[in-house]
Amino acid sequence: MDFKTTYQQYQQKVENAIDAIMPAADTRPASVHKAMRYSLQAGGKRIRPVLLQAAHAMFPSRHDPMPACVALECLHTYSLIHDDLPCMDDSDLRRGRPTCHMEFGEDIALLAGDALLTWALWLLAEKYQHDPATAVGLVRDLGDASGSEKLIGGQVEDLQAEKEEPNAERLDFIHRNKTGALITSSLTMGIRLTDAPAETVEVMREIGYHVGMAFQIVDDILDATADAETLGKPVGADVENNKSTYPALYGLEASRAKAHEHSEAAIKACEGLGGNNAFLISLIREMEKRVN
Ligand code: GRG
Repeated sequence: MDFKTTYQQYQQKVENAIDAIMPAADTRPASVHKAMRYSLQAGGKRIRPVLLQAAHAMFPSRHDPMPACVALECLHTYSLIHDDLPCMDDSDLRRGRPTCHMEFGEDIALLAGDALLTWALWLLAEKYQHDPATAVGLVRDLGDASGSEKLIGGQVEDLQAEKEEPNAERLDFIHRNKTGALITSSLTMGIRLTDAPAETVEVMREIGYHVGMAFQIVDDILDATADAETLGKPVGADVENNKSTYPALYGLEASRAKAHEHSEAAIKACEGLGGNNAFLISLIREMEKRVN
């Protein structure tokens, strides 16, 4: 089967699982459940649960990966809802639609984000309780990625970076933690749901680091290119407004080269792992070439 068809199948499984697992929009209190579904079912790429499924497909498994996929998207969606709030990025649009707070108000958006975060951790404990060691590993991975040293920590340093001079060390900290940590956990969670030896999780962490860095550098490049097209400015000219990006610090070509280096390092580590790694390797290559 070709790459695109497999990706779409994995995506569709996530859409179906979200629909089946999440509280219905009319479950009391309907306002918050509507808001949770509004943001969850808004046409994201589902890259994290696709990465989870790619890792899960590498080795034999006794576990259904879908609850873990839904938990990942809940966590990711919570971070986007909160990131869009007036006290953070103050964004009106996300994925071409009004943001959660524009549609439901700031109070419900804040609570919908909180509910998605706690739901994600509950879901893992609930759905994998028949295998406590696996459940604990999954909760640890997701909790670790989203805590104050990683996702939140990256966001805090990103807020600080806006007020200070560009700094390569801080930029890497932001990318590794704000974006990379959840991508890394997507891969380690996929592996925890297989029968692969425990040390495979550590190799996946290494792969996740490189995939996460490449993903965020490409994201920076796409943003810089879109801004330059929209504003008629040279790429990277927005250093004053947006310092914590690769193009602003290194320029476009060097940023592309760095994204490529990270992708290649991830692929090399994947090849070393063996197993059914063809889809994950293709996915890493396609992520580097993505246009949205
Ligand atoms: C406010 C708790 C809190 C955290 C904020 C993750 C985060 C930290 C903010 C989200 C904003 C952002 C630009 C994060 C960088 C990671 C990133 C590129 C997110 C977008 O992920 P995609 O491209 O989005 O996977 P889709 O729409 O496809 O789901």
